[in-house]
Amino acid sequence: MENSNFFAIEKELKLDEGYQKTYKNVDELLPTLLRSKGWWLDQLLQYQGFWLSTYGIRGSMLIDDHFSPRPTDIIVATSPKCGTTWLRALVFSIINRNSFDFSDHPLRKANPRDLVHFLEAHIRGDGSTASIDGLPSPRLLSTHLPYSLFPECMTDDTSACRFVYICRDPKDVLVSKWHFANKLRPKGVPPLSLEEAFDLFCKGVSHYGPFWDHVLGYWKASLESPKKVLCLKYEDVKKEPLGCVRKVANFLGLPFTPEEENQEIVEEIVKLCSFENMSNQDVNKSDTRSQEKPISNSDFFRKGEVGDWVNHLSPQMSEILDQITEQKFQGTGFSFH
Ligand code: PAP
Repeated sequence: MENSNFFAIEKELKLDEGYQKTYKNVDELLPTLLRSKGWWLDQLLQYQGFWLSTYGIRGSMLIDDHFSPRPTDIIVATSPKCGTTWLRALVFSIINRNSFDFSDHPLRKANPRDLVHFLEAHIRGDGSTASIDGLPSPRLLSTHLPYSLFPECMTDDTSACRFVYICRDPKDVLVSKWHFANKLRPKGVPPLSLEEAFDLFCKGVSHYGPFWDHVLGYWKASLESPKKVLCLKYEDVKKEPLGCVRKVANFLGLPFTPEEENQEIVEEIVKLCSFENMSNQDVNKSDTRSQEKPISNSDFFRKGEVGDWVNHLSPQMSEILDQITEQKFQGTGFSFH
């Protein structure tokens, strides 16, 4: 989310010369980029084929120049509203399953965004990558950045860091994003109409969009490097949560042992991370917002269903979106059906 204050604060920080150079490059680049109206009071800028907020662009450039990936890094990647909260919780509980008791689990006391560092946004903390550099291995990080925006040292076959990606039917993504945008629009600003949101989304103008290009970047990478990138669909995780959790664990080289299967650890993880459980935790009912956290925990929980678009989109809107999706994915081997 756009927040010009962060930018101002960061610029006043005494960062070393390397960082100052990156910030200067960001400053010089931003005015040259094509701009579009955003979904709340922000603007989106076209950067390397994607529509990003200024902080997304800054985050990407800081990663390029300063982030040191480790072979053990695990990156949860999503286009917004595709299941970020859910996937963060699932992967966090898979990799930490031996560290916590399920009845007293950190996910019962904290929202997943407080447990999993958001790569491009977290960098803004003190304007450097220090808070991420200092994390113990294996680091679990989260991102909305498209795959093509990561530096080669993270995406080429010689680097061992892994990406777990989740995507979702764009009709549900649009509806989820439209609701979210209206929650974030400041009081006194008229709501974003569904027609306007639809128009922006279809044109590809949404955070980290075009949505379809975001999906295809990770999908193609998962075909080329199946040990590096795993692609999941929200709908499949809803339908077969146990199978999907096992798939993620296998992909991460952390398969469930027969003993863990007997103890029904996979079932525990699925239950812990379910929409019903997570949305009912006090910490996730909180609607407190602040300068540091302009979005409240409860904003990330709405319905958590597959196919809610049917209650919002007209038949014509759904047809147009399906047509775009079919066209974009034609010949790629990817589909939401
Ligand atoms: P983000 O990308 O901005 O971080 P993200 O968590 O992907 O947001 O999106 C929230 C969506 O995931 C909401 O979908 P909806 O609007 O269609 O309801 C939210 O309800 C859903 N969601 C959150 N937690 C879960 C969960 N544990 N299981 C399933 N869906 C969930």
